[in-house]
Amino acid sequence: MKLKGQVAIVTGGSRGIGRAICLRLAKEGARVVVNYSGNADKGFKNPSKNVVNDIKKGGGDALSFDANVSNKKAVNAMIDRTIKAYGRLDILVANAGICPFEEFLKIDEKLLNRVLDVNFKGAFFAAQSAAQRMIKKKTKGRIIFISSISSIFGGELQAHYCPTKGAINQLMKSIAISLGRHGITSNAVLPGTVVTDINRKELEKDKNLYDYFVRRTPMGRLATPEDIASAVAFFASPEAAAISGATLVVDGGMSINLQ
Ligand code: RM4
Repeated sequence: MKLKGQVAIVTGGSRGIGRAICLRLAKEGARVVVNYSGNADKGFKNPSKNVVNDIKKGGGDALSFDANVSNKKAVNAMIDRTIKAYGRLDILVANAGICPFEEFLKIDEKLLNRVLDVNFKGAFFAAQSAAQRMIKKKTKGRIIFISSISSIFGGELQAHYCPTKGAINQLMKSIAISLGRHGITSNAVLPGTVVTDINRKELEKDKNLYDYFVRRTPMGRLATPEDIASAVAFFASPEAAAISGATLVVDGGMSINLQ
């Protein structure tokens, strides 16, 4: 319960890594705003409501908010709703991201813009709006980005996606500088391959790829959404008060196991 009395927003919080982050921050006592995109959740059975219900069933407090993070007005409306409901904002987790795997030569402008908008502009707008509100309320808050090992390593079918994760690392470091004077920290968690809706189809289609990732991971298993949530809970905790500008890889050792 290290986050009792605090309020967190998690973008893309209805499924996968975002859902695990919402549940974990709630378990630590935070009240959680579960951001989701109605469009992105089409075909799923109200996952954001399920996250809110799970948090409430565990004795926590949460609400869900439908906002496309690449729309700055929608992000501002979400922050306004958060302040109206809970009176403060302490933690922003910029998690929302998409990765429609595609060959470099087949990525058209529409697809490229969609990935840039959600993964980078969405993180930028969420961090900027959250920071503005934290400063206004003199809250020494936490901004935590979900980047990826893809910010360091390329991906043959991710020429649109990997650059956005690299950009997130640089955004994180830059705002760690500009927000330090306000007592706000900025850090990034870099998951390895974690099986969620973002990649489940691809990994099921190619069992060899899944087996390759597991074989390459010294711990013999892939990181889970809960493993990523643990790293986020650390960056949000009092123990991380003097950590800002940091990147933390959570991949069971997969990315360093080359030889
Ligand atoms: C991650 C990493 C994983 C991929 C996801 C979509 O950054 O590249 O391998 O499955 O993105």
